[in-house]
Amino acid sequence: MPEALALVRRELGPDAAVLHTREVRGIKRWFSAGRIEVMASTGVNVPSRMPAAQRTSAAATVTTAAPATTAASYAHASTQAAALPDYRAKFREDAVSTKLDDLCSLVEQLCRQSESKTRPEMPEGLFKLFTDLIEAEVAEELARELIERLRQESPGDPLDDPMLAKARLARMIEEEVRVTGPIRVGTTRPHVVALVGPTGVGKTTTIAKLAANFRLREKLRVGLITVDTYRIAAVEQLRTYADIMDLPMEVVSTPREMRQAVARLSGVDVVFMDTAGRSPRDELKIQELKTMLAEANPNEVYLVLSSAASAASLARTAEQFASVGTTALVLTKLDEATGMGNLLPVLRGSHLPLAYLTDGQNVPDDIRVADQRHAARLVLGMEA
Ligand SMILES: Nc1nc2c(ncn2[C@@H]2O[C@H](COP(=O)(O)OP(=O)(O)OP(=O)(O)O)[C@@H](O)[C@H]2O)c(=O)[nH]1
Ligand SMILES: [Mg+2]
Repeated sequence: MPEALALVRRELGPDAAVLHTREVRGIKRWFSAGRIEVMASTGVNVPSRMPAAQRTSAAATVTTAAPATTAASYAHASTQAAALPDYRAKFREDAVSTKLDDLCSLVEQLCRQSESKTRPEMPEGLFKLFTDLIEAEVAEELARELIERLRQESPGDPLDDPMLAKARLARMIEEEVRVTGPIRVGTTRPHVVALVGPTGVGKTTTIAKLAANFRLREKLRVGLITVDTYRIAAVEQLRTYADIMDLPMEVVSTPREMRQAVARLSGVDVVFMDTAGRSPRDELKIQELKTMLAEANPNEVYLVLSSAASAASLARTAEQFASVGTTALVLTKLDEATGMGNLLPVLRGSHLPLAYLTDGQNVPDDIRVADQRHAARLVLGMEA
């Protein structure tokens, strides 16, 4: 405010009358510095509250006190008299006073009034929850929508305790997140699970984790197929895991080989199929993948997505891969994500239920079956 007043003095001179001040704050502004709007005029005859000489020096004091430039404040100087009779009357009545600090305290008071008018009524708990959601990287629009729903669905409830409000929101999200539970190997063997997704998201590593858990912990017979023939290194990566766990592994590069490979693995309980990472924009490669998967007729097609990706990219990728017949989601790299609010739209909006979550490079430990409560708490930035 002092900076804004100094600008007024500089623009309009020491005789300028301050008619109106307000702090401009919208919901976005809660997270950035506010703007100060000061309306002043030289055309209004407001009796001065200080002698000319004193006024000039007082104005000069304000100017020196303000930083040279600031993007956060500006003064709006107008030569037109604004119709604000209350403030002017107040100034006129108060003409006896000559102290600049009187003016300052009036301005402060106006700021406080203005703030309480512009800030929408929101219980303290909900406001804190709103800021927590933004910190957890939930998009502002979605955060606002969730808060509004929470408010509507909890009529008469005291939502001023942020912890309570958040727990209630977590339960609301929990009901919207769908999960598959762990892979259940049915009577038809082998149960084929293919992993597809963009490059480098962790498909091969996730297969190693799943294979190790089913082989070593559940004592099932596990086989591996890789259709990642684009890069020798990719085949070798899976072969290394196959060798360590002593699992049969097939490498296929054509749909015909795929049929033969599945037939050769007919004696195992579960087959994990690794595929080459595809850019969601490469429709030709996605089509190729679809043809290959059609031959294997998998029971599940997991779309593997990195939780570090943006909400928009997750949604786009889920949409592009839908054509290969994806049935569930695996979210990887939770350990690398700063906030997980970006996952919220894909968990609520995509038609894919969540199957597994991975949170590290360690095979076989850094994987867990997704459950609704955990997923909801993760995306809201709560302790799991
Ligand atoms: N921090 C972290 N790293 C992971 C996780 N899962 C996989 N990675 C790492 O991500 C990198 C890529 O993993 P891959 O399993 O090769 O990914 P991919 O999807 O098979 O990659 P392409 O076959 O090239 O498409 C490796 O360095 C993994 O160790 C995870 O949950 N957390
Ligand atoms: Mg791979």
